[in-house]
Amino acid sequence: NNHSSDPRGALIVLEGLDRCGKTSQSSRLLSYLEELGHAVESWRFPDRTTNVGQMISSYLANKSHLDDHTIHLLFSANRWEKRSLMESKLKSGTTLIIDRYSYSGVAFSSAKGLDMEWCKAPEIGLLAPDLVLYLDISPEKAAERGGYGEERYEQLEFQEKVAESYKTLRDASWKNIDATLPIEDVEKQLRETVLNCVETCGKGKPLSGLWL
Ligand code: NYM
Repeated sequence: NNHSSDPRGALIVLEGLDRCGKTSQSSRLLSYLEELGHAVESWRFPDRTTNVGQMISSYLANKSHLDDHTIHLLFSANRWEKRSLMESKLKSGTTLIIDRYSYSGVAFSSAKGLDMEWCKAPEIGLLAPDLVLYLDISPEKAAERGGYGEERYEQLEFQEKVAESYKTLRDASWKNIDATLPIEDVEKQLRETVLNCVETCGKGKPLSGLWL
């Protein structure tokens, strides 16, 4: 029932443009929570280790070409194949720090011109994050950070469109963090917010589904 809920781990998602610093922050968060004695794992999407993930990886490396709708559905399938494991981890008390999730799925695909509602549809029923940490950086500043790699999407013009799409996706679980601050300052802000969230979920907060 909705009145009382068992203690559980928190579902925490990091989002942002390419080169916003998500990956280093998620590993810092992982060690921080581990040191405090919390059960915690860090995950990332796309999860390139599965069969679907390998198709995605080859697409991102420009080694294969897929229709925009098709790759969108593969990214979504890649989350669905982890959904039940995700739920059991959370219910057993493990907090998950996830580098990219459905918000990336919708932001990147809709930046190509796909309809946003269409993009959201296959995400319906995936677990809703308790907290979305958006590492906010302008596309120009992100591009200055050692430049982009060779992967698809890593171009200034496209990242500008992604940033616009992200703006329309903000919801109640969303928190903007200024990602242009020094790495330690970003980390400090993330720590406070994350700890709060872990505590709330530890007291029992019902799991819900996307999109709210
Ligand atoms: N990406 C990631 C999507 O287009 N849709 C998704 O659902 C997800 C999870 O993949 N440029 C894009 C964003 C990135 C790229 O992610 C690979 P990463 O974090 O660089 O491995």
